[in-house]
Amino acid sequence: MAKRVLSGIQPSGTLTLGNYLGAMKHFVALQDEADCVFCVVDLHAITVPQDPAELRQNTLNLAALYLAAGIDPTRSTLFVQSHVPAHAELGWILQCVVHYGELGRMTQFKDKASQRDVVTAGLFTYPALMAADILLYQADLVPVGEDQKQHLELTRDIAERFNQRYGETFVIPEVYIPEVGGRIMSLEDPTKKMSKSDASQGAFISMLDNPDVIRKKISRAVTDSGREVRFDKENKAAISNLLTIYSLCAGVPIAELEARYEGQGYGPFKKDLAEAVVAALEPIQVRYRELVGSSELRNILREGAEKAAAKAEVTLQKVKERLGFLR
Ligand code: ATP
Ligand code: LTN
Repeated sequence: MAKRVLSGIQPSGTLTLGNYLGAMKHFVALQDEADCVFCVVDLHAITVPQDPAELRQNTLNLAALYLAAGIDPTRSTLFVQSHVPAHAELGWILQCVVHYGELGRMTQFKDKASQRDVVTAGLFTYPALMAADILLYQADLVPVGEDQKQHLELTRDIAERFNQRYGETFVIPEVYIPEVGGRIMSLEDPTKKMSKSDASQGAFISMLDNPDVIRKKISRAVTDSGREVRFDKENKAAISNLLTIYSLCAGVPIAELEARYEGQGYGPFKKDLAEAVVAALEPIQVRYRELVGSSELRNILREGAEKAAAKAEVTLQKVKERLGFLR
């Protein structure tokens, strides 16, 4: 039987090139070999304050981007998390399986909590809901960027604990992190990950930035001392990040790029890099603009939610039975 793949992205802003190269691009490729389920995780987005009108728009935008990037709704299931109530239900149940101490060790929680005055309980229990997203569909494989590795390990621990306590119920999922591009770094500070919630616009390239904005951001991206275009994460973190982006956008191995720009300095390299990024994003942007306000998009999401709910319900019923809930 084909492997089951599940992943989710938060509608918390416009996706960056990091989200694309670290996650979405792989979702598209995995459709050829697996039974894929992809989700717009709006319940996760509200763990920090969201403006309602913006959340609604970001949800549609993200669904349109999934499709524009190549998610094929005839082969994969694409839906909005809050349209399938089983996520919230299993999320609660798994909050009663995960330990307080385990949640407190999550680095994403510690990072995000340290950046705000008010921390919701939902931000703390976030990983239990993420585990529910994955375990409801009995996913074998979860493609994510490197920052999600710890959440995946916790998901596995939660599933194993439940299986041990109540009998075999959940498939134990494997994490899938791309070897190259699992952690695209900020254009302004190559020690920080590229993040859509960065306060500085120049730190990230949005998937919807127009070509001139992309060119400007890349021309202003920080570089390292020296003038050699060489991959060396320790001594040339900024150039290594730009080489990774170039390689993934153009489909050219890093070694070939190093040879191509030997002795030329950073100028020509950055110029061509900008064109490679523009060429990778432009077709997605064209398709996105066609889709975003269309009734086709709403229909796809409605059908996606129906398909997802049917799959999720099978697992949820089994879980309730195992827990001893009265039927
Ligand atoms: P934020 O940066 O706003 O906290 P996020 O982009 O990390 O949010 P999501 O939108 O849910 O959060 O991430 C979607 C996917 O993109 C996840 O699989 C995540 O691991 C991946 N991802 C996020 N940032 C990067 C990055 N800089 N490089 C590679 N993958 C990334
Ligand atoms: N926690 C992830 C988003 C996310 C997810 C998921 C990823 C929510 N549910 C299920 C993979 C599978 C993030 O912050 N990037």
